[in-house]
Amino acid sequence: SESQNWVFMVTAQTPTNIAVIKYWGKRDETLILPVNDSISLTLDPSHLCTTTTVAVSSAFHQDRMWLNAKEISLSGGRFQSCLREIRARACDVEDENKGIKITKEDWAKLHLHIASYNNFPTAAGLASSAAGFACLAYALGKLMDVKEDESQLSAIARQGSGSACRSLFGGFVKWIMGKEDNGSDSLAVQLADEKHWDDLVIVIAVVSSRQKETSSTSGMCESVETSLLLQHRAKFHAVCLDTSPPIFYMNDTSHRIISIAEKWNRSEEAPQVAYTFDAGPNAVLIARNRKAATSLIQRLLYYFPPNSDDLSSYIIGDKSIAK
Ligand code: 2P0
Repeated sequence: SESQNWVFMVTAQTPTNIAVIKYWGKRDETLILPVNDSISLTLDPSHLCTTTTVAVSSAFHQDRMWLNAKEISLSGGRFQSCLREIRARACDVEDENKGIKITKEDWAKLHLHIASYNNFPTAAGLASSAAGFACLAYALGKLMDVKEDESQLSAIARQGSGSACRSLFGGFVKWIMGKEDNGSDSLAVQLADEKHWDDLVIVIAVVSSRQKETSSTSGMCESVETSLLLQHRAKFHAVCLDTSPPIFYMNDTSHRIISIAEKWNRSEEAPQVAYTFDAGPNAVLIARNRKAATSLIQRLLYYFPPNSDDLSSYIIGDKSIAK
């Protein structure tokens, strides 16, 4: 019959986020429940975002996924958790033009094809899993007409990758660690939207786009097991160095960038730039306004001229919204 050939699809785009209060360490590895609250900025999607298309058809015989045009396995527990949680909330979807109705019960049997694309290096400490799982949860939620709000969707994205829950919102976002053992209250909320502090500019100095040696997942697990500082919520990179064996995410170029920022801030009446580093050597610099951002870039170009071996590129962004 005609209805054999139909396909429904939804495409979504989600930016990555950069934490200013870091998530590091889990109290539950499967549900991905953190040992502390974290706060982040969601970036604008022009440089660091994931675009994901999810499609459903009766002609598909298994769930399949492609990341950057290469097929990847969906058998991992994190993908399965996200798919299971969204399917459990699926609603009836009807397309009158095509004469097709997919009921709640159908969603449990139908298979999905998922194509995802990152416009930045995957797993280089630029939070690709954050944008990726946020986009997956959001796109699947739209496809299956899931009625849950962004915070409830964030608790599903969290089960794909912790930091993903913060990418469901734009602007300034808090991931509340929650108290429940089942993770129901471990979700993201928006603290202020992207219009708040409008002239703030984010500059990412890409020191290396190589794949990192210690993944965040295994790094934080080792910190929970071995770091004494973690219990005191000490600074994130101090915890990494206090982990046994120590995890060196920053390098000499990272340290030089800190010195440049510190020296400049101390020479002004008010600090001009904040800096933060995630699980890699790349510096995320947050300039207080556009004038400071211009001056920051001039300074960086002076110390790291174009084609310098130490720094490969700059990404200049803004805060922005998911969707
Ligand atoms: C953060 N990071 O708050 C911290 C700071 C990296 C350094 O969240 O195991 O990929 O998938 O939950 O989310 C990166 O860790 O780890 C991260 P999983 P994730 O942004």
